[in-house]
Amino acid sequence: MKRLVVALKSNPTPWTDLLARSLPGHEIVPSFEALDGRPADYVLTGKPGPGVLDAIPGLKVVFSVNAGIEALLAEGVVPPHLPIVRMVDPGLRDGMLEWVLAQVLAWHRNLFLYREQDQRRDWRQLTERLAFERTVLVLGAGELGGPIARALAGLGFATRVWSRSGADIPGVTSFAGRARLVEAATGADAVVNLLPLTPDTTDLVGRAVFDAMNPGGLLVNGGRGATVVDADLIAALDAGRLSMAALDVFRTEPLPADHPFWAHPRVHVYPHVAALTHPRTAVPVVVENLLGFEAGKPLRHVVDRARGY
Ligand code: NDP
Ligand code: OXD
Repeated sequence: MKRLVVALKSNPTPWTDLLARSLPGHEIVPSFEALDGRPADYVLTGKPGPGVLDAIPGLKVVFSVNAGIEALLAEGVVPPHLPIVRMVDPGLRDGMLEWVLAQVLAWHRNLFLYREQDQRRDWRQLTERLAFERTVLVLGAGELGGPIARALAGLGFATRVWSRSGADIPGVTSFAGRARLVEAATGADAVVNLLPLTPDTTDLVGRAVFDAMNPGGLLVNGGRGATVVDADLIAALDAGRLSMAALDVFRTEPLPADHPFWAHPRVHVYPHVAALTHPRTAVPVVVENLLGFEAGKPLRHVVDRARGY
């Protein structure tokens, strides 16, 4: 009987119950401890410690519970011969789409400013702009960034995407490669980060990007915290280059209590909730991939370790 270990920091029961129903003929083990030294074929996990996977005999595939897999690529975590399959889940995609659109629309329609006015009983109509008068740049055109760019274009925003290899999305202007990042940001009113964290994307969004944007802009970060240079972001907000930042991800999580983002009036802090992996949408994806693998098909969504995502 094949064995799948589910090792999560949250309660594994919703996962193990669904997996057990979907994978008859497989033993579902609810933690590394419960495996108790026995061999296993697969693990579904987020951040195992170094050496933990090395100690499991027979492992064939590591399924990540997260879309972002930088923790699995850390030294000594996943033995080099094992494929890592990242999470590509319609629930994650839809959750991120909703969260990003909520931020962009709230900023575009001045909802946060009207909320402040309402608390002061201040009846004043602010200048409104039409969607086509705003340019939004999405960094990353993958499983999450692609649908978001499509949706923003569908709402009428002048939409751009920036990625490594370029994207072909109807109605969206595409830029590719590091050399074109500042060009892509030039004249943007909002920048939405949905890049994975790799050596190439660390500290990527900083002063050069903010200076290229139109004044009074928006930064939305749903990707990873270390892609944005915190000090440059605060300087851009203080100088009015940006009028709002909606941040779901941070260099250190939970965000330390003394971090200046907490107190900044133009920073909206979210506790890494933009898109959550729900077992009811994620389990069918894992099961289809795993059964396909057992039937001899190539695994889908395998991480390219050289690229880092
Ligand atoms: P994908 O791998 O599908 O897409 C990644 C995109 O980033 C691709 O378009 C890729 O370009 C681009 N990219 C990667 N490296 C570079 C680079 N050096 N220069 C330019 N473009 C680059 O990832 P997903 O869309 O599924 O997820 C993106 C990230 O979102 C995850 O890695 C994770 O960090 C984050 N995330 C956050 C969540 C949250 O709740 N806050 C939830 C889920 C994910 P190309 O198309 O050329 O390959
Ligand atoms: C993910 C995340 O990468 O939750 O899935 O950030």
